[in-house]
Amino acid sequence: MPSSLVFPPGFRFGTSTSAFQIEGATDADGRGVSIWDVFAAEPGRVLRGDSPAVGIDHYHRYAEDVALLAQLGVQDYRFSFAWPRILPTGRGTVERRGLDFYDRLIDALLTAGINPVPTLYHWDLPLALQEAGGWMARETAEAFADYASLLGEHFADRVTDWLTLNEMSVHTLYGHGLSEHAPGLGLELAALPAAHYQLLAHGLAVQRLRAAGAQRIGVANQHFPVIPASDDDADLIAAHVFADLTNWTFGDPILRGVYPSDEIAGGILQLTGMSPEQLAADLRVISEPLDIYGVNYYEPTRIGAPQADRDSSGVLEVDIPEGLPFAAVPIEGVERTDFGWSIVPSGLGDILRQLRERYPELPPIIITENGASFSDGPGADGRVRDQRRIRFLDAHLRALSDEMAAGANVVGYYVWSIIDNFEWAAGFSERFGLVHVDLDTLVRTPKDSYYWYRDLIAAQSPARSV
Ligand code: IFM
Repeated sequence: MPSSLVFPPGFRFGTSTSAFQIEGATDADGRGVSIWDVFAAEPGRVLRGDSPAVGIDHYHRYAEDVALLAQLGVQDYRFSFAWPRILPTGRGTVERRGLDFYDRLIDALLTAGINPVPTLYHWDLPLALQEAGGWMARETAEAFADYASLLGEHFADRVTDWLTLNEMSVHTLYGHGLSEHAPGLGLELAALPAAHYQLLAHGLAVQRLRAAGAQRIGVANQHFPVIPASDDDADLIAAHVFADLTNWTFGDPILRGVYPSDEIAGGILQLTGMSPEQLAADLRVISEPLDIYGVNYYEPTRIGAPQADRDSSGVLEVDIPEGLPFAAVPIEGVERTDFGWSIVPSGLGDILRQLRERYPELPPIIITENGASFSDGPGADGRVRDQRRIRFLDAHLRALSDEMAAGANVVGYYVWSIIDNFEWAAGFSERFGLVHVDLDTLVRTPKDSYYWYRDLIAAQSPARSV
């Protein structure tokens, strides 16, 4: 099914990954321990006990993976630096061999004509920093600023585009509020300081990267429409609170220099013990102007007030503990990915519109992640017929194109992911890649969606810059 979609000249197509999900080699070349190494090794944390220690071994097979990207024809490749590979204890002694790996990767990308777009942090905090308080402590934001300076000074001669942190909202909710991800703190609403200190880390990193000569800087935030379960006041309020805590607690400080409600700002003051003056000073740092705003979109979320009778009607999709002021309710009548996520391409247009209406100063957007888990593997002839992924990508790119025609300033789109990888608590059971990986042999096989995306990119205007 060839696509007839055409994007404006200069539009950038790419794919995304993150270090912990693809690199493996967790004890190679002096790499320090991260919170995810420890978490994944605890029984019951990761489905089937899947281990990321070897993973898909991108650390040793990066040249093959760069060749796959080159044949795909992407302009951009988004990946992340592993903080513990470069600074094994999060600060202090630099592991030269960690920098060397990213030198090799970046040089291979540039040689292949691919623009490297690194993210500084994608959830793999050095364990030593966690033991000193992790994202619940201000010092972690300060350590992150020094890490950003180190990276900027080392790579800004070759890397022009930078993203600071990935999905602070998900890291806060699943890793700190709940315990489904590392570090598994389960603090519920008392996790709010982790949001603030990640945001502060973002702002400090923007300053440090600029000082080191970085040209274009952004962040990758997950955003999604929040659909109230009904028109009842209780459901409307619950949906509003949930949207504030997930979307706007991470968008507003960066793009407007404020928290979305007095309750959230008050909670942060109370839980951190900061003065209002300190909070105001932090917000000035957090709202440093950006060149790019990264949006990761997967699905909308339907939210209502917690009610006992909801369980009998449809089972909660997210394991939100009792006591929190909202509950997730299934979206009815939509197709789902193999992960059970609702497929709602129009949600991408909806969230882009909400962002545009909320933030008059919104920088150009890149869709830094969009994709789907479908488990199709090679057939008897070796070919991976993942038609459902092709339909998913086609529908989302159409929704994106329509929204751009309606005024959204979007300059790029990255598929999550180029290759099957470690899907956190779901281990390797969920496959998001355009390229299939045999987990026994680590053989890579491009799926039909890879060839579809390659042809879509090739059909665009040749005037696009690389
Ligand atoms: O795999 C994750 C990624 O690490 C962050 N964004 C969502 C992806 C799919 O769950």
